[in-house]
Amino acid sequence: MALAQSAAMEAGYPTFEPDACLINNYEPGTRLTLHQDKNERSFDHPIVSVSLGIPATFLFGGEQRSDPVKKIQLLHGDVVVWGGKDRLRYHGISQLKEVTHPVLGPKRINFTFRRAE
Ligand SMILES: O=C(O)CCC(=O)C(=O)O
Repeated sequence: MALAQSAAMEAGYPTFEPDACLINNYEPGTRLTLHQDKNERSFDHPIVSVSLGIPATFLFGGEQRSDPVKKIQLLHGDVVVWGGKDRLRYHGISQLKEVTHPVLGPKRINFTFRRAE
């Protein structure tokens, strides 16, 4: 919670108070297809995403699923924040490679902190 709030503050969202955290558990070979985060009551709050374990390629697209995507390498400990006009951009994770992390093993865990209510 403290990490999420301090990352949000650094990214320009000083009043972010998450009330939910979605935990994504990946193994090599799995992926997360392009999607928008739309289950929250309001889109005024950012998403704060914390990556642990094996590396992943984050796909950050536009407001249409067919828009071009930027590919961003995420390593253990990386934090991504998106909000404001970028809040509804499509995003996802490419298929994870068959690698092992020294602490977590062949696994990636991602926490996304949100304001759901
Ligand atoms: O695993 C990630 O880095 C992204 C997670 C995500 O896009 C989501 O939970 O909506």
